[in-house]
Amino acid sequence: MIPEVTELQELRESNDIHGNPAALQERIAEDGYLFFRQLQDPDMLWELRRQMLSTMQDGGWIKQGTDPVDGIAEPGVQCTEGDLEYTDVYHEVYRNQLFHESAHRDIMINTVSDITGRDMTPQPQKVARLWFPKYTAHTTPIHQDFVHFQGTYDNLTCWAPVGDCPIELGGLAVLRGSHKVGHVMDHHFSLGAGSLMINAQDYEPLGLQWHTTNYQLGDTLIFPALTIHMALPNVTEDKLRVSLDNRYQAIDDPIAEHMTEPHLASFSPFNWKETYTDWTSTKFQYYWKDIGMEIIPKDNSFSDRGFHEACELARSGNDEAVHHLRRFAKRAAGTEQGDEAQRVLSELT
Ligand SMILES: O=C(O)CCC(=O)C(=O)O
Ligand SMILES: [Fe+2]
Repeated sequence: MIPEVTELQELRESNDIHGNPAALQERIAEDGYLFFRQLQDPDMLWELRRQMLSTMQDGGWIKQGTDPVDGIAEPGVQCTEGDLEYTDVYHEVYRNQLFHESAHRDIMINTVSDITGRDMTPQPQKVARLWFPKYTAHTTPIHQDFVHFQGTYDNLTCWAPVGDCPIELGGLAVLRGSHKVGHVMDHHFSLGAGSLMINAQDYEPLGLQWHTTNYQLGDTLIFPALTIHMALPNVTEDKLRVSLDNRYQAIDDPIAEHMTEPHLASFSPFNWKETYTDWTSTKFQYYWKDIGMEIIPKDNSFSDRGFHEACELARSGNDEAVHHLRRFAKRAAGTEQGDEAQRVLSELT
């Protein structure tokens, strides 16, 4: 399913047209992404890396006795989004003030505003990905972001590694020009992060190329909600991949309700008050309430479809679907779908 590395092309750099809105708009309309080397301040990101990985070391994910910035995973520990033990540590990391503030830097707001020609804001829900080595069955599969983040097709995802991210550490790859499909493609059950993927038979006929790079600290990839993308597997021996993927939207566009809550709050209860406990400034707390964006309900049809596919596949003995339902039943016990997952699992034994 993951394309061979030899099929991966180098991302096109757009540093030469940074600050030129017309050129940026023309290029993103053509390529479906923009990539900038060193867009974000590497010193700030290095400090963020130190803080995030120190929290992960306290949580038992980073090998004791090593320097947290080296990102060396504790042997034998592996978990991902959807596992309760993942959110236990993830939400500790989520309380980091610099992690949230970094999305509000002028360089980011100005860049995304130039790209869209509109006044933009980061969405309240900031996202970090903390990826264990050799946990490749759970890698983020091929998808379009709209199924997860919704709102409008014009929303921009900004993906940036917090530390250098060579190909083997599992950075992001985009399918160049894929936004031109102009609609949300069918998404199906996947064991990978987000649990939804586009099947090869649907995107391969587009005849498009995958683009990625050996990312360095500060490098930033920006793309709209219909661009097809995936993460590459983290095949390193022992290194955790740490990255940010924050979303930006026009202040006069609607926002889907779940994007006004902390990430993975639907998996394990977690709120803004808990997020802000140790902050030294209120400047970026609840900032979106002053903007007053229209809040629209989340469309659950994408995730519902994936869930029902997982149930069907589990019944026919598919191991990945069984794994998914076990994880799901544990975190969603007492909900309608949690009970359904449990029922399917008990039919199997
Ligand atoms: O970092 C990942 O594994 C997934 C990121 C992603 O899909 C995104 O930024 O939209
Ligand atoms: Fe994505």
